[in-house]
Amino acid sequence: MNNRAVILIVDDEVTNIEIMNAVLEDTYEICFATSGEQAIEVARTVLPDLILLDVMMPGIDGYGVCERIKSERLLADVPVIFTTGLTDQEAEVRGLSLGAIDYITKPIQPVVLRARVANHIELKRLRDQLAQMAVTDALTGLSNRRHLEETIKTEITDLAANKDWLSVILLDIDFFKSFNDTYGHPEGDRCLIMVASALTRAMHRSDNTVARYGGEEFACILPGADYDSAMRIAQGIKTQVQALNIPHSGSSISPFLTISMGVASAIAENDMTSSDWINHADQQLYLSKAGGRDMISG
Ligand code: GH3
Ligand code: MG
Ligand code: MG
Ligand code: MG
Repeated sequence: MNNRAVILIVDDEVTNIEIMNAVLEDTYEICFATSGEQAIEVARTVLPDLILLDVMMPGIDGYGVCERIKSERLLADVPVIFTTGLTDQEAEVRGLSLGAIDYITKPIQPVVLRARVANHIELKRLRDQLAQMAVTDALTGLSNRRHLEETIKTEITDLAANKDWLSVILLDIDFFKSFNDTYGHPEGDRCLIMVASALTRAMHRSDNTVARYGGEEFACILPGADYDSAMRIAQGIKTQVQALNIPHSGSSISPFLTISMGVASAIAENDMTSSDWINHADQQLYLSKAGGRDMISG
C-alpha cells in the first residue's frame, strides 16, 4: 500500500501526456485519458486527487468534462487544473467559473507544473483532513453527532423511496459518572474507546453507522434493519460490551460495566426527520434506565 496522491492527466495529444508524466511520475501515481469521455470514466473509477485537464479535445472538450465532474457528488471535490494553449482571458475565466482551481498554459514549464501541482495536492490533503474531522468524534474515531444526524436524514430519503426499514439504536453507559469517580477521567476515556470498538464489532453491514451521540451515549444507524434484526443487533452489542469485562465497582447492578439501550424501528417515510428517530429511541432508552438498566427496550 502507498499513500501517493493520484493525478489524472487528460490530453488528446499523447506527447503532452508524456511531458507532464515525466515531470510528475516520481512523486505521484499517474493515470491518464486521451478524450473527455474516457476522462470521466477514469475519474469515476480511480477518484483522483487532482485532474490536469486539456481544454481543446474532440468530442467532449475540457469545459464539458469539468462541468460533468463538478455535477457528480463523488467527483465534485476533485480539484481540476486546466492545461491549455489558449492564452486569452476569456478562456481562463470560463475555466475558473466552471469550478477549476487553476490554469496552466502550454507549452508546459516543468518547474511551474511541479510547483502548482504540489500546492494543490497539499490543499486537497488539508481539505480532506478537515472534511474528515468535521464528521468524526476525536476521542473514539466514530462518527460525531452532526454526521449521525446527516446520515439518518439521507437514509430516510433513500429508504423511503423503497419503503424500506430503518432502525436506530441509542445506548448509554450505566453509572458512568460513578465510573469516572472511581477510576478517574482518563480511565473513563479509555472505557469509551473500548465501548466504541465493541459497538463497531457488533455491526453486520458496511452501511451501518456507529456514532458518539454525546458524552457516554452512542447511536447505531441500521438501514434496512427491521425491528427483529435491530433487536438482534442490540443483543449482539450487549454481548460485545459484556465481553469487554470492564470492572465497575461503582455500579449498583453489576461488578462489570453495563449499558442500556433504546431501539426505534419503522418503515421510513419522507416526512420523518432524524429527530423523530432519535426521540423515539431516547424514549425507549429511558424505559431501559427506569426498568433497572442493563436492558434493551424497543
Ligand atoms: P445513568 O446510568 O443514569 O446513565 O448514570 P450516568 O452516571 O451514566 O449518567 P450521567 O449523565 O449522570 O453521567 C454521565 C457521565 O459521563 C458524566 C460525565 O462526567 C461523563 N462523561 C461525559 N463525557 C465524558 C468523556 O468524554 N470522558 C469521560 N471520562 N467521561 C465523560
Ligand atoms: Mg488538446
Ligand atoms: Mg447519559
Ligand atoms: Mg449514563
